[in-house]
Amino acid sequence: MGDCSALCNSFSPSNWAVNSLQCVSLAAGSAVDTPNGQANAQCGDSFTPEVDICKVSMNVQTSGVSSTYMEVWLPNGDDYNGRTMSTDNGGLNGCIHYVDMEYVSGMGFATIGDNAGHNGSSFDGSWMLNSNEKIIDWADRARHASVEIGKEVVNKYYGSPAAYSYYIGCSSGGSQGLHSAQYYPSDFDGIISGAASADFQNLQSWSARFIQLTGKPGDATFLTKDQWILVQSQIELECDEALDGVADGIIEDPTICNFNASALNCKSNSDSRCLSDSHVNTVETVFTPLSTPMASSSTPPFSLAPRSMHSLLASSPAASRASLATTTAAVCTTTPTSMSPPLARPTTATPSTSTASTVTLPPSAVTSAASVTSVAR
Ligand SMILES: [Ca+2]
Repeated sequence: MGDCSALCNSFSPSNWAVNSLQCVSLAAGSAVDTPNGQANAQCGDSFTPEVDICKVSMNVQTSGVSSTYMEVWLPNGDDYNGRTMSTDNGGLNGCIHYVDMEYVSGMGFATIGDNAGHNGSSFDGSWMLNSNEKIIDWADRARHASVEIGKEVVNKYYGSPAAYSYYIGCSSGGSQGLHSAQYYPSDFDGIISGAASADFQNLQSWSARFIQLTGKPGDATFLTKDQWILVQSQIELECDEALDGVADGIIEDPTICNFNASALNCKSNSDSRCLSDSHVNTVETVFTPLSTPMASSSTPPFSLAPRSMHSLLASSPAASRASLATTTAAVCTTTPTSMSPPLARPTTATPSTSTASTVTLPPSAVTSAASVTSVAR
């Protein structure tokens, strides 16, 4: 194990230009302020390492016009398990995931985190506008930089490379994990990619569509939370044990569940939460795919009977966005159904000398992303 205070005196990454390099020893249980840029972006004001660590931080130049902030937490002595774990970002944010940094380093991992190339909160997409290099950083490049540098920091500090390197991310972090697998397959030996928000722009269209279908509280189309719970119960009645033989609240194969919402119509159902014709139509349309004349493919429908469905669909528009974020983050089991083809980009990164945007997203992609107001965590 190395000397934390001396680490910065002799460390220089092989492939990246860095500045503001700092190495600080932190004791387990001590509350430490986050950098101003992170705190001001609502990334949290402080963190508390669970074990003694050497915290290494720096800014990394990722292109001629962009950079990322990163940290590496190095558990001391016997706490180190010989492996690295990289952490994610959520929604559109540019936050080091300090909660996961605490958790993962507490398990002994040399833990790596970065701000994805910007400081920002989950629902602020303004940084995307006319900033293609920042978008690339957010998608995967900042992660790649922090992983390459983090591995070198580990090698320098402990005197040998990590045995394995892993990644854990959810929602936007899940998507970042998929990007890492596509663009930088040597970065990780294993990736936990939960509830990945792949096909990001269509995901926003998909989630925004629900308010159009359900309407607002008081609308004829709007079902209350209790009514959605009734819908969920009916779906489970028809498709849980009846189809897979086990009454556990899990429908093994939703694709063979032919749920008929009209079974809950007040014309034939006496439950106090029964549905009107309009309600039945809402339920049926919620479970249809989203497609538009302009789309080359459609977005698959809402899966039948996720336990959190009623929380999402019975919320007010503002609460719905927050609920969707919570729902997506909490489920963390969504399998991506489609992936956009990779963007063309340079095969080798020369961040210290790159001076211009090398990847051009369609203008519609930039403006659309910048106007996002409803995002996954
Ligand atoms: Ca079952």
